[in-house]
Amino acid sequence: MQNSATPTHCPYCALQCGMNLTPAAGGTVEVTERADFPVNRGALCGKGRTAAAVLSSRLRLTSPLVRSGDGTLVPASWDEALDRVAAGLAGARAGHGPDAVGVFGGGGLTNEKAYALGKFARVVLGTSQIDYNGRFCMSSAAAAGMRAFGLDRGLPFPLEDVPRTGCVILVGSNPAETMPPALRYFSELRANGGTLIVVDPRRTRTADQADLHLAPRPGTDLALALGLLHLVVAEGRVDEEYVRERTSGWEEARAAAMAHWPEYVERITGVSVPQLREAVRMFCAPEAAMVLTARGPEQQSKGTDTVGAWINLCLATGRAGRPLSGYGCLTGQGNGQGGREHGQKADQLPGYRKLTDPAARRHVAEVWGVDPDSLPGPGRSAYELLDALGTDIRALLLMGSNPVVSAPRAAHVEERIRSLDFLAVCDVVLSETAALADVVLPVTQWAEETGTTTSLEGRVLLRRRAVTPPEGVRSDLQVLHGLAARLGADRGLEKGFPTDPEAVFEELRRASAGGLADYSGITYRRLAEENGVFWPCPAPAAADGAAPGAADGAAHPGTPRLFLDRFATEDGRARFAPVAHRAAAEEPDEEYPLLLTTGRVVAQYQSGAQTRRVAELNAAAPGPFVELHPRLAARLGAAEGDPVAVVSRRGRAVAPARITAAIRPDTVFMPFHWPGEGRANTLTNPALDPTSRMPEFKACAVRVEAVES
Ligand SMILES: Nc1nc2c(c(=O)[nH]1)N[C@H]1C(S)=C(S)[C@@H](COP(=O)(O)OP(=O)(O)OC[C@H]3O[C@@H](n4cnc5c(=O)[nH]c(N)nc54)[C@H](O)[C@@H]3O)O[C@H]1N2
Ligand SMILES: Nc1nc2c(c(=O)[nH]1)N[C@H]1C(S)=C(S)[C@@H](COP(=O)(O)OP(=O)(O)OC[C@H]3O[C@@H](n4cnc5c(=O)[nH]c(N)nc54)[C@H](O)[C@@H]3O)O[C@H]1N2
Ligand code: SF4
Ligand SMILES: [Mo]
Repeated sequence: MQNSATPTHCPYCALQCGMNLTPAAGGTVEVTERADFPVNRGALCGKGRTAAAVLSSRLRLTSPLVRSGDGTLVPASWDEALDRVAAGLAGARAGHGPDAVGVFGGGGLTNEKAYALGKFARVVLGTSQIDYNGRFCMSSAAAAGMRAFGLDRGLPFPLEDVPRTGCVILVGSNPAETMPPALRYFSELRANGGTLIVVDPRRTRTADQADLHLAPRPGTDLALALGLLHLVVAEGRVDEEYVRERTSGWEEARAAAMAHWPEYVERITGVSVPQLREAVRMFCAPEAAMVLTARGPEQQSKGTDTVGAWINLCLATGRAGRPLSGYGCLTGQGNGQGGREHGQKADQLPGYRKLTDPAARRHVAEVWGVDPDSLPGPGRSAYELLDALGTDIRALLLMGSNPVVSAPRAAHVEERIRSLDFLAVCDVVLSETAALADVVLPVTQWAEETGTTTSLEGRVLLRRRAVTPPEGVRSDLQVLHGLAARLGADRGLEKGFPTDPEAVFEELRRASAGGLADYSGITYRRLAEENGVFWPCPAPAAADGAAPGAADGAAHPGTPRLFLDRFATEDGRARFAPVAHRAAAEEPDEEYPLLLTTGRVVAQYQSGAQTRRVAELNAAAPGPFVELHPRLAARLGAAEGDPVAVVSRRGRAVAPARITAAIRPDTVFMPFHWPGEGRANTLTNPALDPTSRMPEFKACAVRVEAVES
């Protein structure tokens, strides 16, 4: 296996592009085109093309590190390191109770890892304090989708449907930078005569390709969607029959929309009434249409209601649960979707079950061989968990995130992390957060281990091991096994933490059986043969006592398209959300007269822990910048490349000015991929959405100052 090409998937974003990996001369690994995976058909962005560089042992950790007496991190044996972690976690628990131990996971972890981490927290540590970075990602869309449809899966249809619909509204999504191979679906849509509307405060490279670009003030998408719905009603474009037969709650939602007059919406959003009318015309004219959201409208303190308002627009016009129509969320991380289904979220058990549901607790406890009453309840959300470090939470196990760079109000979060009694980090590189740990455990990564991810389409995929890991590293599953052996040997717990990913997946199948995200009919063999399977995919009804899938019944084909017959709510109807516009948690004032929004550039990934180590990517995107409008730059006397300071109530960041008329004059933009002086998250506001607990990464009040260079 190790010398020929192995078909697998990219380690980074939720598109999960297919690629082939071939070991090459000098211990390097070559990434080559894999044409048999339909989603990207061979195309890769620069991050995917260069992903194998991070496999090099020169760039990464190959020995556990422990904090020595003089405060530095020094190499240690695995036994010593695992003993230290077990002692650190057990010490906090002994001194302050099980909830004094926190666990923080990531949406980049495979399904197997996410599942094992959630089980480890609840069964071995007995803590309720587990959450993960997906809370920062698409949790608002998840909450809104759940509320409206009774089930949340990123896209309820495969991407291949996009070119065949009539119109797509892409809200706060910039695939030209964040998922370049997906752009082709939108260009094909236009080539087929369909139209593309992009809603983004910046004229991005994605917006450049749109038939219509709406550029609202950051944080006003809720008003915008309500204004469009107002016009839909006023122009008699409601699909009354669909609303009657397939939805509930229309009267309230309608009344709320009617209070949002186009002129009022224009004042809030800055999008003109003629543009609003044009958008409604484009969206309503064809047979079928879609609304797709990403982080723009979701990362707001009202993200759940905002997505709800966009879903309302789909429902009122009969554009959900019908062929080539619907609402979808473009999830972000490689396993952003699966990572939220299998139990690392504070309120969830595997299979998208609720931790507060007694039947769900019974089912999962039985699979885990524990008493349902021993399972803790829901814990804190990601930011609230980070905010409680050093006070209620004394020790933290972190796997798959770099919050020193990526969490909102990052200087405060960093200070909280430093105040912990004990921090253990599992990572492939010495991230900014790992550098603060008491123990760092070096782990294998994507190409070195087998595992499954669930893409933005809800397609479960098999990533195969293609290369041998360097000496000295272990897998996350081995880490959890080693810790379970140390912390729960008296209870025989290590047996519940197999190190073979397929064994973990087999257990995950049983734990998810009967849940919303039912994987019980999926096997590694099917994933390999079928190039992925869309959940839900229940096992054929098994004879009593037989393993799922073991019975002879016909295999379930998986579910590429959801909701065509009914929605997943109790009565089968989609629910309108009764929502009204409200302001961002922080609006500009005299002292902080501008809005800051944040996001991504194509050549860097997330906190940059991986991509900042790749020379080619660094050359393309060497550091942070502040995007600002020429009028604002002129007022500051700043020229292109001059350092400017952005100041918010949380702190101050300095980065070179990038002057462009593509941004609104009342808004500045910073990418968040870098630590240090230019760290965007020094500035961001941790105001949380009341339902999803998503922080407001996309809007906070700032002022910009010239800096002596
Ligand atoms: N290159 C690269 N690709 C990535 C990632 C990465 O870090 N780098 N990360 C992956 C992950 S985890 C994610 S979540 C996805 C994110 O993918 P996207 O959501 O596409 O990325 P962002 O840049 O965060 O935000 C998208 C757009 O929202 C706009 N925006 C800002 N404020 C608002 C607002 O108030 N309303 C609206 N409508 N738009 C607004 C921004 O200008 C930006 O162009 O990307 C994935 N792909
Ligand atoms: N201002 C601002 N901040 C944001 C956002 C924004 O738009 N604006 N977006 C938010 C979003 S959507 C997201 S998803 C977060 C992401 O931000 P982070 O959670 O910081 O994500 P990454 O940088 O991907 O961190 C993953 C870490 O895990 C390591 N890693 C990779 N694979 C593995 C593995 O298999 N096992 C282990 N143990 N470690 C691994 C990587 O090396 C890296 O250090 O940032 C959020 N922060
Ligand atoms: S678009 Fe996403 S999955 Fe595809 S190559 Fe780039 S980072 Fe990897
Ligand atoms: Mo994300």
